[in-house]
Amino acid sequence: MKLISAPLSMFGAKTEIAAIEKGLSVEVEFVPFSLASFYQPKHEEVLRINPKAQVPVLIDGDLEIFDSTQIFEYFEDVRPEPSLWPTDLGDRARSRLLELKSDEVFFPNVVRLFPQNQSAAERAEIETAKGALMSFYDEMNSLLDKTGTEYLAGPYSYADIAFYMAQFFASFIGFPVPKSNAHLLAWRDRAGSRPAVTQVVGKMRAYLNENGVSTDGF
Ligand SMILES: N[C@@H](CCC(=O)N[C@@H](CS)C(=O)NCC(=O)O)C(=O)O
Repeated sequence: MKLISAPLSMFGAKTEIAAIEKGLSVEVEFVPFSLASFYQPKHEEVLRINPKAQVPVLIDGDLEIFDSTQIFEYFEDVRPEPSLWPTDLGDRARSRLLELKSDEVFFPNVVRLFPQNQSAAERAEIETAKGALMSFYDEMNSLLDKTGTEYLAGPYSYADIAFYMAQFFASFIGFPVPKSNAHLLAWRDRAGSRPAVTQVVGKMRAYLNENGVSTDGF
C-alpha cells in the first residue's frame, strides 16, 4: 500500500498512526509542502485521485481512495485485529461520532485560528473560535471524568487518534489543552505515549524544529 501524505498533514498523520497500530506495511510518500507555500505545487496523483485535491490518499493495487476516515475503514476491513473501533456497539457508535466531531467540529476552529487563514471577517470571529476550542476541551474532559475510561470511547480507538492529532495542531498554533482539564491532560499523555503516536508525531516535531518552530511546549 502507498499512502500519500504531507509532513504536516494532521489527517495524513491519523492514517499513518492507524497503519502502525495495525502492523500494516504502508509506504508513505510526502507531497511537496513548505511552511511558505503550503500544498503547492499539487501532487499529480493527488489531483488525479481526489477531486478535493487533498491528502491523505491511499493506493492499494487498483484501489485508490481518499479521506482519512475512509482510509480508517479500509484498514479496519483489511486488518480487523487489533480492532480500532470498540466492540461494544454503544462505544463503537460513540467512537465514530467522536472521530467525526474531532475532524468536523473541533478542527475547523483550529483552522480558523491559523494566522495565515485570517481574513478581516475571520479575525472578527477569533474569539468565537477560541471559545469553541475551549468548550470542546471541557466537553472531552467531562466525558473522561464521567466515564472513568482511559480513552474517549472506552478502549483506545480511532476517536483517540483523531483527537490526539487535532489537539496537537491546536497546541502548535497556541491553544493547548488548558491545565484545568486534568482528565484530558492525562488522556493526552496516555495517547501520546503509544509507540505509533510517538513515532508519527516525532517526525512532525522534527519537521517543525528543522523549520525553526519550537515544539517544547507541546
Ligand atoms: N476530510 C479530509 C480532510 C483532508 C485535508 O484537509 N487535507 C489537507 C492536509 S491536512 C490538505 O490536503 N490540504 C490542502 C488543500 O486543501 O489544498 C480527510 O479526513 O482526509
